[in-house]
Amino acid sequence: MSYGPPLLLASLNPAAIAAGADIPDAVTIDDATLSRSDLLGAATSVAERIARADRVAVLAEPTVRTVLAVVGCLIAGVTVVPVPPDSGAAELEHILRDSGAQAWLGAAPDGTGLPVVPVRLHARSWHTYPEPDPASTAFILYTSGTTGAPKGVMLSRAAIAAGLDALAEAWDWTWKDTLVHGLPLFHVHGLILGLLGPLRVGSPVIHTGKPTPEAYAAAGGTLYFGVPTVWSRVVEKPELARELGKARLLVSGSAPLPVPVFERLTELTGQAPVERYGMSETMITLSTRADGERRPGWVGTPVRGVRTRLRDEAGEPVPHDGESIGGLQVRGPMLFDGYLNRPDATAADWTDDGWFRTGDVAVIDADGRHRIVGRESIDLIKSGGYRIGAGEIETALLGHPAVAEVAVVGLPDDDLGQRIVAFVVARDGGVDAAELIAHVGEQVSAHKRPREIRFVDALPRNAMGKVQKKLLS
Ligand code: MLC
Ligand code: AMP
Repeated sequence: MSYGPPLLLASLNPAAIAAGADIPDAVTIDDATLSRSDLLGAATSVAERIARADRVAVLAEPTVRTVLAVVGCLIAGVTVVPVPPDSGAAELEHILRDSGAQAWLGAAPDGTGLPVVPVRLHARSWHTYPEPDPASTAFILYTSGTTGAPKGVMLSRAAIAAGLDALAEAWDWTWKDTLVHGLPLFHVHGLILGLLGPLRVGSPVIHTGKPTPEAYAAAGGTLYFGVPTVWSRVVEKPELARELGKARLLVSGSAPLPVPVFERLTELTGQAPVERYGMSETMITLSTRADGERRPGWVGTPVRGVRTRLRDEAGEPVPHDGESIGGLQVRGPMLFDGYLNRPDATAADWTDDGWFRTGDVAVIDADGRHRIVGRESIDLIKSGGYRIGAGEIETALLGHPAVAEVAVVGLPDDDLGQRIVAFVVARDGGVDAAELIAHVGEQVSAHKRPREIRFVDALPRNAMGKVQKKLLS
């Protein structure tokens, strides 16, 4: 039976649902469970309210309203700008101005100057919309660069569809799975993979609010997503970790999974985790396959449609011999369409022959398996799976009157991978560390706050006066 054109959210096909393809538990979040028909009816009602907008901002709390707002926009073909719910003033102002969002859809921060369009949980509409142009921008996701304010990554519907289909194939992900995760709904991992993935594949999803070991063990899913910090917290609780042995696949990504965590998780659950590698700009390009070898420290092979290569600093090829290290470049149908309003930054990321420079340093072996060795820039920090630009935090700190000089780095951390540490030269009179941390939290998202402030008399500089961050530890 054919139900019309392929839809991005294939499981929310109105004709199929009317013909009986409903399930009672399509999405569980925020202590509520929505059937496919509830979700379709309520989200279509959202679509009717915003269909004439181009772009709307969604405060991406893990709630039913957020799910309905996102799905409603995808039905109507309106671009979604997900906003971290704990964004500080400077970040919020930047995202709204840069994205040109015309309204808030659903929840909104206090005192906002934009109109607010409410999301009604109990409204229903059965209007049908034509599938929007696959080339249109579905999301503008804000992500950090090494310097300056976050950049808006434009992801098209076609890229998302290709990225999700490639993962479904690599992981044998079908409607028979139940996905469990508790990741934020404003990044590729939690939002695109963790919410749109299930709605495309047709598998129920349970969002646990926070990704705690307790909630993961209690959820009883078949497929679990987590950042390495989540898995390292899971293995700290062996009884709960063992519960996850009943699942089909435990997937780790967004940051390097430490080998000891990989090994302990394997020991406790009886199955090795599947590692995959991606970026906001590229979605997921590399992954271990469900039926493939799972090797600690390695992130697998290119998913369908992806090609990779290594280049040295001069742009010359680096051999794929399992040892030589080079800058990782990728191509594929799931890549973004550029940074909004930043043609300069977009151009800088692409080679003349059309490959995307990931900024990661990697090794590729003769069988096409990849190991991520690190990042090219010390100024991009990964903490708890969040990407944080040192420059953005330095700017926030320099805005405090007591800060004369500052250098922000990511130092190794057993729980978070890296933790944000700010080395500060204070002005006369000094300042309290807690006050500086709170000051950053007022400007940017809570997860970008330094965990630690270290006061120093001077920053190490080279003869040119440039701060030598490698000496800060
Ligand atoms: C945190 N806290 C602080 C602080 N930082 N307090 C003072 N100063 C600071 N600097 C507080 C928190 O607010 C919290 O308080 C408490 O300390 C515990 O914080 P935590 O240890 O950080 O735990 P938690 O908040 O639970 O965060 C850990 C985490 C989170 C793993 C849940 O980092 C997370 O959700 N990460 C996922 C990131 C992600 O999805 N990335 C994907 C990017 S897409 P309280 O009071 O609130 O308890 C991508 C592409 C790809 O990368 O490949 O996927
Ligand atoms: P983000 O833009 O938040 O998606 O962050 C992307 C970055 O996360 C990549 O450039 C990598 O540095 C890192 N990353 C994602 N997945 C992995 C992984 N499996 N192993 C190592 N690093 C990863």
